[in-house]
Amino acid sequence: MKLYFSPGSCSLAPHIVAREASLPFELVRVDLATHKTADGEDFYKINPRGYTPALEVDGEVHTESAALVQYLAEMAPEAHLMPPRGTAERQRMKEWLSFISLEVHKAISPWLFQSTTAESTRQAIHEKLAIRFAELDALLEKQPFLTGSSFTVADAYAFTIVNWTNFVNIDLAPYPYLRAYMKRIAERPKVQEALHAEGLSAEGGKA
Ligand SMILES: N[C@@H](CCC(=O)N[C@@H](CS)C(=O)NCC(=O)O)C(=O)O
Repeated sequence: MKLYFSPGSCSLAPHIVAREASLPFELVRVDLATHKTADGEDFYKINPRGYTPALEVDGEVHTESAALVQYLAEMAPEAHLMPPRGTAERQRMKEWLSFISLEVHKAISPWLFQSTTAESTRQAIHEKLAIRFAELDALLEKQPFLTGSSFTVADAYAFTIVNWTNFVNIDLAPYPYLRAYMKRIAERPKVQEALHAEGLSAEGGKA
């Protein structure tokens, strides 16, 4: 199994899950500026959309962060990275995956990473993110993880995306519970392994 990744990008979510699940996998780095893999392959030939993460399993290539984290967790049910099927917690996990994807991931990326994004657009995104982060902060005041008392794939995804605040200069100080959550997730041994393997600092920022 091969995981195509770019350091600190959304591919960190399936990377964390693969490690939390103790699955064997090979990491293949992709340069998102040139869309070439570390060994010079044209990444568009692997994923025609050109973006990471992509996961190659038995010759099939799969994409989409929220779907990949669930696929990986299903490969290792003994790791309990998803609540049992048919429970309210399982449904919450799916809701959070969708929320992180549509309300946070795609609010930030690519807009806040592009120098050409208009200042008014940046301002609107910052205002929306403040509302989203305040909601997460209020939830995490009551419970340690998004779906309750256990770490799930939704936390791997949320950590990955909220970690971008390190790269786009958003201060998490107004959200103390979200900040404490980020620290708690970063300290997990498998998350540390993933951050290290991607060349990031122990806190998730640039090393
Ligand atoms: N819908 C995809 C989006 C993936 C995505 O936005 N990947 C970014 C990195 S976080 C990327 O590779 N951007 C470069 C590009 O689109 O060329 C997912 O949820 O996985």
